[in-house]
Amino acid sequence: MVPLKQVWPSEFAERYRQKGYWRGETFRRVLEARARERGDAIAVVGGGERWTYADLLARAETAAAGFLALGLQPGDRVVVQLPNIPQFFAVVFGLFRARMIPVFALPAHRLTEIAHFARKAQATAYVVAQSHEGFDYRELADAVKAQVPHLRHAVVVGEAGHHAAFDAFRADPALLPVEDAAPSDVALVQISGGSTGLSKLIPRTHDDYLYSIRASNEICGITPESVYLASLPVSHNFPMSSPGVFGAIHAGARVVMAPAPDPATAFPLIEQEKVTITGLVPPLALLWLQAAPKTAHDLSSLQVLQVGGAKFMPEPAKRVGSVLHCKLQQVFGMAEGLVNYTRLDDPDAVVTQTQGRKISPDDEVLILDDQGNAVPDGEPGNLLTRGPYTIRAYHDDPAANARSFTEDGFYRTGDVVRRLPGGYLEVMGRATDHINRAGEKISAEEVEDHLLAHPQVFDAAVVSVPDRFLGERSCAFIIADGEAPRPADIKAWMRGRAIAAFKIPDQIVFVEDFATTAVGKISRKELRAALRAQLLDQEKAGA
Ligand code: OOB
Repeated sequence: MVPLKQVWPSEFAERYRQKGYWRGETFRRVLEARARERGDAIAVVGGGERWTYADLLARAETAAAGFLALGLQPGDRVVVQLPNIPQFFAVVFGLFRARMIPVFALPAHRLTEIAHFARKAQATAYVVAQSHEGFDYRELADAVKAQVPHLRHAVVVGEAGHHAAFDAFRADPALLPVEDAAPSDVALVQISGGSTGLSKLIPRTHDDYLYSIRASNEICGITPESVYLASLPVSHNFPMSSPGVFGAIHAGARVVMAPAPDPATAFPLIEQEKVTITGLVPPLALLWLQAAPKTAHDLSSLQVLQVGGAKFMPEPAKRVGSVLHCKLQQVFGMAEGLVNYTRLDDPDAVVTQTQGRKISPDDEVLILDDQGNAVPDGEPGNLLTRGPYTIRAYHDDPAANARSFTEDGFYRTGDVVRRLPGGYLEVMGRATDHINRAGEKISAEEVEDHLLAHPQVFDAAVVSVPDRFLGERSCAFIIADGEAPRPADIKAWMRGRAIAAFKIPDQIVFVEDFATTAVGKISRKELRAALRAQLLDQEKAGA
């Protein structure tokens, strides 16, 4: 097995420890401490369940014993694909207790993506819920197992069929490892948005992840009295750790799991559970702003609405305070590490017009031109970063690492930003060709590769197009090989590729050739830029 690790050069690691960022905490110890101190406090609410911290610890220990009883070993990687249900925490803290490593997939991922994560992580098990939003994950589990031989076990929360039933796991203290993980060990694996080709694996250590969580709690005012509503899928880094559900648990606060993020689902939960904080992507924030004035539900407990994952425009940002009667906090982060927040006491202009500033004094932020020279403050440039919770490498991917990290360990975020007074950043756009569709990141290259597998597609280029609601949508330019199929046929065929639905192009345009733009050996990047410009011109002319 390729070892799963994340290592900072020793002089950095020493500094991060010395400054108290890395405190030697582990997830196991965090939960044990909270269960000792606040055993009777409610930790998790959802799906008709209310678990105290004592319940959560007991359920995690049962889960750990169950995974070990299946024959899994400490160090094993386990792909976890669960919707927002309380069992998510029993599974994940169970894996931590058994010293196994969760690899977080989103509910939207399908066979192609899950098989890729499982192979890349050399996973031995896969945890799913029986079904969610009409999709049966047990069938997906069969398909993944058939493709990935080392993935021996599928564990199902709910009706398990012929798979292992999570609900049948039994406590067995004798099975549990005595020794805890080391704080510098990898605790979990996040999935990259993937700007080039397939998603990469992001190993995060106990030390670094827990630092970002603790520091986020402080910035976001999380206390034991806070109630965090998980509106977005909890496997994503934003609702997981910024400060998200793990922040709430670290503080001994309460997590409420929303099965869906729409106002009809979330507003009654806010009223019933007196939710104080939640996080949304911009299109959902727009929906909430639209629905709030008409709702009969009492939303007055809500103190902070975080918005991030994609750019939140200043105009809707200005409306949050007066419509939802709470503070807006902008969050600009990435699963690789660096997270920026506007602060709760920042002036309105900063909160509505910037994407915040870094968490840590030791987050190093560079803004460089394409030649690698620093740009003056206020000028747009490429954002690079390193620091106490930003990874130094993806797992087992030398090519991606050579592209994404400088020799001295800075992560090239691909974002174009400018620095404003006080170190606040404004996100201006990005240098890489991914599409940020309502916060879901889509690699143009990955989608093009799928399209090129179609027998009637000669060539394809996928670009982002500004969209009033989604922020960006995807448009595929296709040169047909012979007679052009209908766009609907291409979409249907793409669905058959077993990929997340958000990757299927929103718009398909057939073109005769790329010649008008693609003279000679133009790069795909330039080609995409030219096609995008052409489309925008046409839209403008048509409007
Ligand atoms: C979050 O994480 P990822 O890994 O899904 O995506 C990271 C990318 C950033 O590099 C940037 O391109 C974009 O998403 N992004 C934003 C943004 N927040 C993220 N672009 C503009 N404005 C923002 N506020 O998306 C993520 C992780 C932790 C916290 C928040 C978001």
